[in-house]
Amino acid sequence: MNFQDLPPVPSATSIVNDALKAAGEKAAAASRKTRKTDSLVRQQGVQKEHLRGLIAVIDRRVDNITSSFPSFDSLPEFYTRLASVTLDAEALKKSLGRVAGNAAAAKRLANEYGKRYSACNSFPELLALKRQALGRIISMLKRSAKDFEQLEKARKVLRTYPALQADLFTVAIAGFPNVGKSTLLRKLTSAKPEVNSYAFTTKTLNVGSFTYRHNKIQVIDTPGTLDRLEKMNPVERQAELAMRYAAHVIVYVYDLTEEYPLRDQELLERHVREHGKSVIVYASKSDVLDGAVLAAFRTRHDICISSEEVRERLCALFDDEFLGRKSSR
Ligand SMILES: Nc1nc2c(ncn2[C@@H]2O[C@H](COP(=O)(O)OP(=O)(O)O)[C@@H](O)[C@H]2O)c(=O)[nH]1
Ligand SMILES: [Mg+2]
Repeated sequence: MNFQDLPPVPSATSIVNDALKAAGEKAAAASRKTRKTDSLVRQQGVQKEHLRGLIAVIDRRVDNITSSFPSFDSLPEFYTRLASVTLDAEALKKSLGRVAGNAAAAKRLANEYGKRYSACNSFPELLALKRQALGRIISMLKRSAKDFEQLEKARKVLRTYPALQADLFTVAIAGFPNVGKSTLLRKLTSAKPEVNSYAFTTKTLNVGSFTYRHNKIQVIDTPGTLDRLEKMNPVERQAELAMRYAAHVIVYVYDLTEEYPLRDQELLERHVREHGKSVIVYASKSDVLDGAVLAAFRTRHDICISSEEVRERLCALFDDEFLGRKSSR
């Protein structure tokens, strides 16, 4: 799923302005083309083109919105959970419904007035009908002005959702900031997340993937946190939900170079394990790590110290857990 390319939702006013502009152009073109001698018939035709031009823009713009927004009922669980803490999905559904409903009503009005244009008997009558038609169609569209605004707000939230593919074996990398999570993602996958030498809160979840026996394995790099769900910042919340609802396996990264107290890192590991997923423990920075520290840690933890080891374990878990068969390795 990728919400990052959702097109902006225009305001009702800008749709109306564009529609009026297009309608004017269409009417002018019709006016140039027509050769009818009876000038009322000619004007009726021109005004019907005007209506057609108007409604075509409204129709296209609204359709563009309703077809690009996700259907909140059929999203993978990770996204429905994320939506439930970041958006009011019920209100959005109603907004989408109203926007579509009012556009359909505007279209019906245009059809109705098209017929009335044809049936009218004089220029003043045609002019009055045109005023009436435009007034009613525009106010019909503007009835959902607030809905367009709400949808645009929602789009800006949706745009921050990570692009996760559903149905892939998914790995979440967890651990304190600055322990080497993004570096591990770079080593495992072709993703190029930012790597910083200082503790840095990632603004998005980085997602990458690697291929194992023609299967794509998806890896998510998360910022770690000990906060409860309500207190987390948006990206931490996404990370927590990704671990809970998208990940099959969690790689927990320890930094034993004294960046953080070991006790705190162990506490976070315990929290991560509460998700009930398989956990692979990786000790980063083994290249600069004191051998004795590593040896002491190894007596208590079953760890990987290279990205290759992590990858091997992930592939074994893929075979065991995802394919439901014992690894042949
Ligand atoms: N020597 C060494 N440095 C590492 C290793 N992994 C990460 N780093 C460094 O640790 C810092 C934080 O790494 P980063 O991957 O951004 O950590 P994140 O905040 O957990 O994503 C960066 O300066 C990295 O270059 C490693 O295996 N060895
Ligand atoms: Mg990072």
